[in-house]
Amino acid sequence: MIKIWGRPTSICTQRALWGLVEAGQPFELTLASATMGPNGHVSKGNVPYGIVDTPAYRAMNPNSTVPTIDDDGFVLWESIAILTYLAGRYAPEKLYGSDPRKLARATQWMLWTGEYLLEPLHVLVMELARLPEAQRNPANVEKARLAVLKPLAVLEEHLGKQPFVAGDAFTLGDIPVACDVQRWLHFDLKRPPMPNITSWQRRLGVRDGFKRYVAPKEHHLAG
Ligand SMILES: N[C@@H](CCC(=O)N[C@@H](CS)C(=O)NCC(=O)O)C(=O)O
Repeated sequence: MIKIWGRPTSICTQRALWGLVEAGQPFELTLASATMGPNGHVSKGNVPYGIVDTPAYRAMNPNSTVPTIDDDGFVLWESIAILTYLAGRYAPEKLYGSDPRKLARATQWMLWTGEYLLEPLHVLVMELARLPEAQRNPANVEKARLAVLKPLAVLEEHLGKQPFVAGDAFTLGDIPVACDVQRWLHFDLKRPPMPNITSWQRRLGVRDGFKRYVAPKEHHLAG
């Protein structure tokens, strides 16, 4: 059985968990983190899940970050690499039509979301959910909100031309982008309507991996 270390409140872990569901593989999740625990973020005095700072974990992942997987001795970190591995090993037809160009297009969008959306979303989750009130700064929220809207306009236009990020069918490329967009939609922030993104998110909403790991509000707004 595939082992995975991570926490459901981490977008990078959500990517891997959704990928495991799409790959149809049984897996065992071990909760691990240096920053979040069952009661919330360490900045509020909460105890983290831990594990990531142990020598055994660092031997698997020297960055002490999550997620990490172990598939029968094959250890891998970096969530995009994990998704690409799971798709190629277990579901190439389903997740990119066994087509190198589709895989490249999906990869383009997986890297895009990491480049443009992840950092401002991290600022937003820290400012709106995780930090103690006294450490928050509304100016950071507004800056991050504007930083998210710009790339989202690119995605909105793109999804007006095709139903999924890499074309006519769902691919692994939709996974990281949708995890980011879902977090954004959970924040109570001013945003213009983006109907193409809304329809795409609704299309993804029927998928088990999305329902279990990405949709729940507590996986995004846990403080
Ligand atoms: N680029 C890496 C980022 C890994 C990373 O920074 N993960 C975060 C969670 S999204 C983490 O480990 N945070 C600290 C912790 O929970 O201990 C990936 O995509 O896997």
